[in-house]
Amino acid sequence: MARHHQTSAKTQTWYATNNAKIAFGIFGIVALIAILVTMNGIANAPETAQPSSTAQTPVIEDGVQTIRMAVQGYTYEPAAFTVKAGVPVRWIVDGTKVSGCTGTILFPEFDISRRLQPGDNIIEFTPTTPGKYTFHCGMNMVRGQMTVV
Ligand SMILES: [Cu+2]
Repeated sequence: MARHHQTSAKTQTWYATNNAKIAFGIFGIVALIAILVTMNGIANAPETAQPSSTAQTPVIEDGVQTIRMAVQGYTYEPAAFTVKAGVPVRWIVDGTKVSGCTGTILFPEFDISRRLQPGDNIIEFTPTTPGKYTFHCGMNMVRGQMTVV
């Protein structure tokens, strides 16, 4: 009986020790995961993205001001431009990623209605009157702004 009791005590000690080891092991794994998740979060933190609403101002070259825009599904990137009055605008629109009604772009004040093709679509017009003008998709739900100065 005494022998059995001794064995039992030893067994209990063994369990206690190993439970402690397991507990520390689990704590270590949890801590490691927490560190990895935190590091991943830091690595994947979004860069200070330039807001697409920031107006893009073109460089005037050979008497033409060229602006570039891409249709990304249901957004225009960028969605705002500032152009100079009296200078022809060459508006290059990448229509590769159009989605549904963004496949058509309308710019009523300049009498523009264009069905966009994949790749670059060149739209040309000359703004004459300073102001803010809105271009939009075929259903007038996705919009962008052209500021003429
Ligand atoms: Cu639309």
